[in-house]
Amino acid sequence: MVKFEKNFIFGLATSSYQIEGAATEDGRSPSIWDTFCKTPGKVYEGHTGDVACDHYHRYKEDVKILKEIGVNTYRFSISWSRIFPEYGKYNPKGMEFYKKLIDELIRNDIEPTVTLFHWDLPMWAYNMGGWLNRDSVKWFQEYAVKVFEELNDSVKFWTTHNEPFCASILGYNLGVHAPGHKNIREALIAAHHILLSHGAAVEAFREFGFKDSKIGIILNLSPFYPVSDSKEDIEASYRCDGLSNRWFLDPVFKASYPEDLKKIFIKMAGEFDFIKDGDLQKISIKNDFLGVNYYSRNLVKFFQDSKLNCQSVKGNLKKTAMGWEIYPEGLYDIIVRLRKEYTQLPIYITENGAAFDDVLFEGKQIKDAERIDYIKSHLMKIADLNRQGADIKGYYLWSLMDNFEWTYGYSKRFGIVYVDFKTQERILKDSALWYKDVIKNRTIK
Ligand code: IFM
Repeated sequence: MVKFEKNFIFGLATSSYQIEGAATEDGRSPSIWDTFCKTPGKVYEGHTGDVACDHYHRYKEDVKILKEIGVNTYRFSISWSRIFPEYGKYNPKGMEFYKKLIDELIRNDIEPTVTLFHWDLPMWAYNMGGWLNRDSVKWFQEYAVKVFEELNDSVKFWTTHNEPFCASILGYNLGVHAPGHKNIREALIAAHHILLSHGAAVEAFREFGFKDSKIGIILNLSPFYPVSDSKEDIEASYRCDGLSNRWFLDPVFKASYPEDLKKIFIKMAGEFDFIKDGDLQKISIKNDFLGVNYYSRNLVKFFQDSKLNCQSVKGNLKKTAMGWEIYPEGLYDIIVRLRKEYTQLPIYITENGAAFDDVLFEGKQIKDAERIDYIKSHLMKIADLNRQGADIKGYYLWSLMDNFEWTYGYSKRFGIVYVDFKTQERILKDSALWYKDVIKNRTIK
């Protein structure tokens, strides 16, 4: 039996574009994801977030479900283009939705955790150069300040960016996420401006003078392991780790980019003239906590014909429906490394969860034992880590409900609540009932 401390918080997480729907309602303007979804061939079967889980209209029902599961906190993100449909034009109607949602959460004793950016960059911002334009830092800061002013003390937990790796590297280098560019220089510029906008938002947060609210950034971190003990594989693994992990951790915690990778990138992408004096000081501004999203590990080998001379290898562990290996030890390794090399700030696991091919049993039950095993094994690791003094303060399970899984559309189900996308009916999966029990007893049996 594993017990969690009284003050350990249990939560659930979602993001705006993945659940809200109401894409054109109350003045919302399109984001890069609306455009990407409508570009043929980009998203599974042309799925879009136009309706998604219709959470915009069903938020009360969804808060009721959160209450029933018993979570202490709920993490969601704000759609920037809902509250700023044009540059400089504030839309109170869009903000009203978040105010109502927060009121409903607080009425139900659920602490809101707000993420300012979960990838849905407004199209107006993209048309002005998006994250490639250094002014995006100013636009983001202005947006953040308005949200701070409007939501104010009703929110105690704030996060600036969710997974800057995805918004920059997947969106601007690999082209698999919006806006679908394939250019390494652009990706490095986008990553830099995103990180800088994090610093600018935290700076504004400090100036705002919140009394007891906290702010941090969320990084998706995943350990890389070489497939063999050969020097080539070990070095390849370190390089891959450099792009996924160190490229984001080092500026945030050490005010520098990794020198080994900088040398490689300068050859591929030209000079780093987009980094100006003072930028790294701003990026490394002190946060109140770090959010860590963890799903799986990476197994890699040396490979001559790739940019970083490093290639993924398929591992032989059990996998989720995403094809991701189930490896809770990876979470352990990441946290131990963070504590040793990067930070003593409180850590929250801001995402962890799994997609499986759920089957609706007799129209009313989802026996998702594999998901329960996944969550359980990761929570056990967290308990282990805390016993060793890791100071992990909370866990947000991804996700409250099945939703729009980016390029996979609705074909991958991460929720602990099943959504019938034809009728919008919600059904608690066995994992939701299991999580409810864990939260109630603060114990894993
Ligand atoms: O659904 C995503 C989420 O938006 C960001 N982190 C990973 C999840 C699963 O892929």
